[in-house]
Amino acid sequence: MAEVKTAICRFCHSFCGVNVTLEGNRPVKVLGDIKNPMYHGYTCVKGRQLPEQHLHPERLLVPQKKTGTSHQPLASDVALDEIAARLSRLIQEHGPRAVALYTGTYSFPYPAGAAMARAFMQAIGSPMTFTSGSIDQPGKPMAIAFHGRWHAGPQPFADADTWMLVGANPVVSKWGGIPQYNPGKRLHDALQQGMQLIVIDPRQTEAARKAALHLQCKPGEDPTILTGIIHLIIREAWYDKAFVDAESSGFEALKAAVVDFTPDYVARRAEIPADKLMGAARIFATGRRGMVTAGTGPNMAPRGTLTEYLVLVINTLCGRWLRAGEPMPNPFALMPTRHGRAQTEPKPPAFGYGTQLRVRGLGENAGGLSAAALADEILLGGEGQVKALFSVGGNPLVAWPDQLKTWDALKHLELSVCLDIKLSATAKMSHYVLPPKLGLECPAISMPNEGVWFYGMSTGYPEPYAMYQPALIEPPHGSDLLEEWQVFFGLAQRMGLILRLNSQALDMTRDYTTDELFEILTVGSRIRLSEVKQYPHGHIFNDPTIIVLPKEEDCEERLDIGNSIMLEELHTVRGEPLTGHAGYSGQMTFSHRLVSRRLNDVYNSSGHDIPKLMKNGRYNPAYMNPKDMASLDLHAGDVVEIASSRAKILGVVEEAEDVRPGVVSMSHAFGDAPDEDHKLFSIGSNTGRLTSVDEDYDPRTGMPVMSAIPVNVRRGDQAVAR
Ligand SMILES: Nc1nc2c(c(=O)[nH]1)N[C@H]1C(S)=C(S)[C@@H](COP(=O)(O)OP(=O)(O)OC[C@H]3O[C@@H](n4cnc5c(=O)[nH]c(N)nc54)[C@H](O)[C@@H]3O)O[C@H]1N2
Ligand SMILES: Nc1nc2c(c(=O)[nH]1)N[C@H]1C(S)=C(S)[C@@H](COP(=O)(O)OP(=O)(O)OC[C@H]3O[C@@H](n4cnc5c(=O)[nH]c(N)nc54)[C@H](O)[C@@H]3O)O[C@H]1N2
Ligand code: SF4
Ligand SMILES: [Mo]
Repeated sequence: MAEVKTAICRFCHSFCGVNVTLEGNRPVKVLGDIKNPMYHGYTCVKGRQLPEQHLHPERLLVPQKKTGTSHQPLASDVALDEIAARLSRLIQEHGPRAVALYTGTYSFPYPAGAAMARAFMQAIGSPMTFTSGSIDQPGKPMAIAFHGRWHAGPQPFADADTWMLVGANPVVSKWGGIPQYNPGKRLHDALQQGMQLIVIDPRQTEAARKAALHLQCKPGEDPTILTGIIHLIIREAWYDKAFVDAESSGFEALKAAVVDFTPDYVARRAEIPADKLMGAARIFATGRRGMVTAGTGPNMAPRGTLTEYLVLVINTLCGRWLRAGEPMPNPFALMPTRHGRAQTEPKPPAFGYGTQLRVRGLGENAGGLSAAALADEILLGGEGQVKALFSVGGNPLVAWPDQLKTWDALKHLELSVCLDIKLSATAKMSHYVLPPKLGLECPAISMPNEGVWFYGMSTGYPEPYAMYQPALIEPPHGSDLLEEWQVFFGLAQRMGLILRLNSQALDMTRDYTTDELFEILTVGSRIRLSEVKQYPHGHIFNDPTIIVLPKEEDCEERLDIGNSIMLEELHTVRGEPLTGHAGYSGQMTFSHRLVSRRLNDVYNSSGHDIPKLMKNGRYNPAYMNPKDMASLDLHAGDVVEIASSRAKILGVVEEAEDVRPGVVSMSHAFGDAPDEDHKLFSIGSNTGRLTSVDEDYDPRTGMPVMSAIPVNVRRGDQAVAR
């Protein structure tokens, strides 16, 4: 007998509310839940494959231990015994810093797992905790630290009459700018209401096709373009003078710093017509409400922090922050009530504090410790060398920058433990692989999408939405799966450690349920978890009495639009030569820039093994403009060689009118270890290999250039097996 239950899709961070049809313990179908008030029935092709994901024949159902070149199954309690013993020995010999934790993409949907892993690191006394956020958009929290955060937050998308997306494609990625909860519908509704969208992107993205104006720029030139826009906003006096005078500092310094970024200069450097730049500045600044938001593209291109800073400056110049008396769009639900104030928060330190790394002068910064430095921390001998790595819901071998270095580093680990549902590229190299329960097999809460608020100025849910999902099915018969949190709790028990979750010491002598941990994680929430549980379709817990409060009388904090570090970097940008590859080191000349992108049907390295998601082939095409292809005598499906100053990869070229000439658009997290390159057509190629962690990187966040990578492209050897 089939029954239908509501669930939170955890294939991606968007957390759509879905209906799952179950036949006994077997999921057979997933569709959007029309009754869900946040997603309105939306699902994407990935979410609809949850049954295939759960029942995948290659899904790991039992922990694995590496012996020689292959993995053998072993019981979870034996695996934990062995790992705990090896960890204890390592810590005794080398100190706790020898143990590092990396939480990747799939730690987001399992908040108890990430929290328990961090608690474990704290309990052993290791500061070496890294997240994929540090190789994503660390410039966002950095820019907030330099500029300051407006406590009440940004103007919401829903009532904006203009919006500017810089290198983001939320219609596909469901991430940032347009609220990522059925973003296609939200964009459609906004355009119907007359929103003027501006897109700055070297590719004519799904969003750009609907934009009032698309600046199809040369990649990597966003600091110049955004400064050009600031130049025009100031020159034409389009800024909100009252707000700037009252709430910001540094206007005169900013004005002086942008004076040379004339439309003509921007046109020559970023290769966009001056009248289009003027149009973008005018539409945005003379609009009434709406924000500029940037995505991974410019954050991975050179000077991501500066780009994010300039984004904030434009928003401040135009006074696009919520004012006293306006409704608080999302005062939170599963987190403590957020009473926003119309004032600037005290600025956190940006860098130069806390844990220091041993390489490149990097250390703790607002964007966290840099995962781009972890391979070096493993390879560099001496005191403090990292010898053990936990990877939770991540895939370092294909996702970290500088793949050749990562490959080397992973081989050097004395203990590597990977929490993954499959034998991923990284899992294959790990001493232990611990498979967790999947989304339908364990409870879920929507809270992580509220927590997004604290990452840059992403707002997470646009309204106080919350949802809970219980475990809906039992894991497959004969499996031995632990939830991510159970791994770290179990290790701590064996090592005699006491873990603290949300400041609360756990009783290590007993078992917990995931629900109990959710209670601990949501202590003090505006809406109690027990109440959220009453709404199987999710619910928006509105409270119109919660409005933006006025500024406190003694508040002297201002938004800093003339930050000296940022303006100095801008000065450096202006001094760079116009041609060639400004912002990059090295003397080589290159013909193209390779930019990052997301593919609709897969999620980073996930989904590559699900047939319905790989209809277009199991590789990541190298999308190029037909004009470029013609000049290189390339045809769709040809093998191309793409060479950066760091390495060469092979790719499979695909014709794409939407990609600007001079650009190769290609997604990351494909491929495998370099000795598997011959499988190009069935695994794709790794763009991370083209990047270098110690050539061109942000000196504070360690973020290497991962988009707008200078490359040369030529016809490759067509003999690769298909
Ligand atoms: N060149 C280049 N490099 C990039 C980027 C780029 O644009 N260009 N993007 C960067 C960005 S933004 C990010 S976020 C990182 C991503 O970096 P990672 O998070 O390290 O990489 P993913 O491929 O997302 O790895 C997710 C892993 O989780 C596993 N998994 C799936 N479901 C579950 C589950 O339920 N539980 C657990 N425990 N595991 C599960 C998957 O099988 C997969 O192996 O890559 C970065 N690297
Ligand atoms: N379907 C799907 N969804 C995903 C993912 C996925 O793999 N698949 N990955 C998830 C992850 S980890 C993240 S972090 C988010 C990211 O979400 P987004 O930031 O929206 O990522 P993208 O869709 O890659 O959009 C980046 C855009 O930047 C453009 N770009 C590249 N370089 C430059 C540049 O130098 N300047 C400018 N102006 N633009 C540039 C690209 O052409 C691309 O259109 O998406 C998440 N969602
Ligand atoms: S966008 Fe797709 S994969 Fe992401 S949560 Fe929604 S249905 Fe699942
Ligand atoms: Mo990401």
